[in-house]
Amino acid sequence: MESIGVLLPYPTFPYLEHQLQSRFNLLRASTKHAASIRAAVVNAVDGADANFIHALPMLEILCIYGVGLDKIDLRSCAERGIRVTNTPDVITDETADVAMALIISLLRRICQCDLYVRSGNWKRQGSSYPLTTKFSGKTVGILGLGRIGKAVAKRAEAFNCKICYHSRIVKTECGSYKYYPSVVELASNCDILVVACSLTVETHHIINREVMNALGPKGVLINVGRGKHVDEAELVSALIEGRLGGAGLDVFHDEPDVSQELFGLDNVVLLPHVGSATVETRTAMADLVLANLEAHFLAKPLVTLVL
Ligand code: 8YV
Repeated sequence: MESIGVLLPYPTFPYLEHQLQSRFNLLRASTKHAASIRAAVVNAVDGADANFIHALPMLEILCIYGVGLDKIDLRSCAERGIRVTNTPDVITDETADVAMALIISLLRRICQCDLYVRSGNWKRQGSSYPLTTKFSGKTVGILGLGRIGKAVAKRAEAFNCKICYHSRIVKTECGSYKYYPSVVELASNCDILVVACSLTVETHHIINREVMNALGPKGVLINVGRGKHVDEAELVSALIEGRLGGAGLDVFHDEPDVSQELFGLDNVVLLPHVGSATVETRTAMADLVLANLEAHFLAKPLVTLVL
């Protein structure tokens, strides 16, 4: 398949770059190669808009290195009959693990405790760190009970937590989890609200002032979805005014720019969008991208018989 032009517009995981280089005619700019590009590999966070897609007249398949589709112009792909693939499943556990890490780090003030030791304050003050908040046994509300939401629920159950959720539809296969028909009702009835849904027009700023107030001064928000699920300005106000107890965030409204007011708060944990960022998971995602490309190009008849 060395003759097949594959566009990689942004640098990515070196293993994936190397594999693409060895299996395809890897191109890194579309300007002078547009007519020869039959496939493109894009990062889920950078995406591919209508201009990107229409600049490639021979594009057959768009492989997303990630799971989120919010940055992909799916309408343009559908109009052109371009196949779109992503990397679900292999990313699920990692992202759910990060949600759990955010919950425990936030409630047990892990970052602050670490600093308390490193700074010498424990030795100087001789006193133990102030008491924090228990996680086990709390009620975890999940917004979006898809692959990642279900993986978070499974982990939280291992901590003896009660699970409730809001999703577009009732998940009959999760009968033991309580369903709430609105996000506000979910927030009103849980201690920890985890955002794990897809970003769509309907879920943009779904975590708004009303939801934050419903979660309340003892409630905490965990976001492993997309930053634009949350009205970040309202989040800052709710945290500063004490209307919301805390937030654990792996994603932000305008990454990598983060609301500076969050930096001074000790009731937040901030991560640089590392949900899938381990060697094992990024390698598995890369292998899935490669498998998607090979399935597309090898599944097609190598010779089209003209009768
Ligand atoms: C990507 C992401 O996994 O998969 C997604 O939708 O949010 C990202 O974490 C990462 O950027 C690799 O493309």
